[in-house]
Amino acid sequence: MIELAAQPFPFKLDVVNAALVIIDMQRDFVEPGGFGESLGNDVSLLQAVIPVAREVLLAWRGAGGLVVHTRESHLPDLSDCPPGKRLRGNPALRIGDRGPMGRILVRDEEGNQIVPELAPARGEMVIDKPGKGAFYATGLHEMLIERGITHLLFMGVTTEVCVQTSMREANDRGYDCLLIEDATASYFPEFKAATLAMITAQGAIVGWTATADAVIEAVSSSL
Ligand code: C5J
Repeated sequence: MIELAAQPFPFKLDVVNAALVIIDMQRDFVEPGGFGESLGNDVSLLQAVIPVAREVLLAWRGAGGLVVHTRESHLPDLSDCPPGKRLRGNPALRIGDRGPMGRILVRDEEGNQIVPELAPARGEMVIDKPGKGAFYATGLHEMLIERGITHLLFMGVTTEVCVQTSMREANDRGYDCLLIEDATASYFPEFKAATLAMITAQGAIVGWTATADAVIEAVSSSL
């Protein structure tokens, strides 16, 4: 059992019963020419957390922990994309349209690949999810139960959309969840700050938050 310095109080976990869940660090959100930029966002805010996320990933791999990568993606015929999700707003490119990195948010396209710095290693789980949450229509919960996982550490993008949705889904399924503050990012820094505050409020109503350094230190000292 390791104890990690966290908000609103220390987070205890066993690496063998925990997974690092890396949400949607895919080129579509993080690189110019993808979905994020087509919505008018500044992707450099998301790129900024890649080095810290990589340090956490390497430390977690070093401790032998389970790693789960997610990608927000749809089938090529878009049969798993609700029409409203595709049609709302006024983006330069809609889901399924062809952009500089292939079809936007479509499985197996270039833009749907995880950035090279955080690319999945052999044996790590990769979950393609049609929704914002990692538990909707993916079978992730059953896969985690099968592996005896009870604690989840989250990082990735975007904090208030896919990360927070996944964390809330996990919390409702009984997992103890922690969000790594400086390894998650939003196109809207104020939304990120609000999300961190919401999660930890009311005695960790959704979960805990901690810095990457605190996670790395705790995990490394467990070796
Ligand atoms: C969004 C995500 N923002 N991964 N997806 O549409 O947060």
